Amino acid sequence: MQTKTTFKLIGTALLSLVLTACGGGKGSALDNTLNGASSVSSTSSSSLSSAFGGDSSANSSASSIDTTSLSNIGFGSGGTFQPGKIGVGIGSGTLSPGGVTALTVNLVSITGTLVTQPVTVVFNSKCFAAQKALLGATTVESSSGEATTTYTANGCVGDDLITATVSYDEKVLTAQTTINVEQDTVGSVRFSDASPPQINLKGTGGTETSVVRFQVFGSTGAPIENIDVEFALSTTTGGLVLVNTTGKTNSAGYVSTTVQAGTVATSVRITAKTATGLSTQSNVLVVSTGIPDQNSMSLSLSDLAPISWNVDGVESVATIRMADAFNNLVPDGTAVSFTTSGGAIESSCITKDGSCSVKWKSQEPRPTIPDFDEFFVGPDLKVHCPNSLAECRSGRVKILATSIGNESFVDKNANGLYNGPLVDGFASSTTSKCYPNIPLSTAKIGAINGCDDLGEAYLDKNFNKQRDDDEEFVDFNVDGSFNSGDGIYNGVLCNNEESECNKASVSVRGDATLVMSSGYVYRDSSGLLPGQPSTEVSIGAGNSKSINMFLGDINGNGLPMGTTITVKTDTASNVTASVSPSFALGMSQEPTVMTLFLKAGDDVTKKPSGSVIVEIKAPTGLGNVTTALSVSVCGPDTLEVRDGNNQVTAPATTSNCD
Ligand SMILES: [Ca+2]
Ligand SMILES: [Ca+2]
Ligand SMILES: [Ca+2]
Ligand SMILES: [Ca+2]
Repeated sequence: MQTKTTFKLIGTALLSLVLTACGGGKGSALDNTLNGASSVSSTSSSSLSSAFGGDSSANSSASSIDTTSLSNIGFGSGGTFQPGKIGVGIGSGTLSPGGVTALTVNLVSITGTLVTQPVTVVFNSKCFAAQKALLGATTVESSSGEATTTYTANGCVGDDLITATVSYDEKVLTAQTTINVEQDTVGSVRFSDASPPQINLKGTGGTETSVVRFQVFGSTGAPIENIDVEFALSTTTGGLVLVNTTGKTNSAGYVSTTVQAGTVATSVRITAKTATGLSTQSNVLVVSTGIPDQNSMSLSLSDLAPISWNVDGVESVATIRMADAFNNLVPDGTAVSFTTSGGAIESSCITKDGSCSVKWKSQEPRPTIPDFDEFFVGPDLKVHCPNSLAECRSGRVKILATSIGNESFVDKNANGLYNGPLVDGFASSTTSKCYPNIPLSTAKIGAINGCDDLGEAYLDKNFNKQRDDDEEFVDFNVDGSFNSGDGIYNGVLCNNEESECNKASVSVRGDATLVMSSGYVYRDSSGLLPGQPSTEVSIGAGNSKSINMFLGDINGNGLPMGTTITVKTDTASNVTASVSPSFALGMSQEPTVMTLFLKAGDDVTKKPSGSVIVEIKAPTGLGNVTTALSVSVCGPDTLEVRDGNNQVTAPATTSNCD
């Protein structure tokens, strides 16, 4: 670079000399900067300093001029030096969108000589600052008298003022140029976002408008400004409208329109179209109530039976899922409250994508049933409750989730509105089918047995599906007392508030049962499992017996997941045994029935004897606990009988093992 520039400079000097010789030279800055340098032609050195240096014997007066220190910046050098000007590779032409050109700044001494001292040149431009142009480098170090970088148009349109700055010796030297960039043509239109992506039906409260944004890009892929865009809706059902049907892209290429909800639930797309005919559609925008309705409430637990009767701090995650009357997910940010009859639970969560979760943790209170109401196991090996109680086992927890929402109905005439019980399905009986905290809706089981009318939500601690005096409730109307359903549909889809419905909200709710299970096995007052024989089991030679026993935890709930049952016969003779279930127990809130299979050997002279041991190994949360059961076996006397000439033996009919 240095060498090339040197030759150029020498060439210029020669030309100047020729002109002077012909008498064509006029007084100029060039004459001044090259003052007395007539000996240049005789110097062929590549060194600039020696070419114009004070050592030249042909011109002793040059020794007083500083030809090596930076004096000015611009474009060119010597006779063609243009002070304050940045050289542009494409000259004065217009740069195409996305086009690239070189920018050159020369650093010269007072004599127009390129200087070799290290100098930093800083480039900048309006469009670069607005991120609509790219510079190859903004800071260029030069020690050759020249600094170059590249300029790329990237969304910039029209004139862009470019500057180059050098700070030197307490002076600031600048050079500039203007590049004109051609307007790009529209290359693509893209959907950007809809905020929010779901809006509420007109007149139902909440957010009833959404801003839908598109972005327009040029052929180079950079966003383009000032492009006219037209908008259209895919449907105008229910009075859905666009606030503005046209728009102009901003400096980042964005253009937006606002959609206003109608009165009918629908999904809609917005089309954006440019004057050149390019168009695209938005993602689906949902117009719905956005309000949770009762029959969409789903509450689930990550662990239905955490091993926590004896241990604090065991967690189960409760997740509520909600949707509105059209079964569209509720908007993000819908609040849900939680409470529990046992342990502790986080008080609330805010939905994202239609659901949210809280943690339940084991601790006191642990629901405990008084002795006189405790369960018993019947001959059927099932749990029974005294006094007609619906539930009578300790360790059973009710978790309740509530939100503000609407009752459900069946939209029989499909107009998206509730038109009264003669047209649409809404069951509001005051009979027992409406008692449950979460009645089965008519949408699920039909109007005959369903119930859609909701009383205030309550924590059904005793699991009897009725609100009892000692059960907490959500006093939605804040009147200090528990209220049953009002007999009519309450929700924003009420068509005519004059009759048979109103737009009031209600508590929508979901509940779930959690069992705080224990690894300790339930045994009756004699220390036996219900069904376990208290006396010896008599088995005739070659015969089998199966014995069913109740298998539950200390509260009559299911034993923990992972509980295993094994059978041992080392302390018994002439008998084989197996047990079912033979695999580890799965997660269950309910007890099960265990079966012990016994088979005596075929040899009638060898009677079964001793004890078969069943071992139940269950986790407690603090290690495993093993419960061992012993079942004694014996063989009955056999009878010798004659059948013709043959002597045969047969088991005794008595169970007496002597
Ligand atoms: Ca209807
Ligand atoms: Ca009601
Ligand atoms: Ca109750
Ligand atoms: Ca109340």
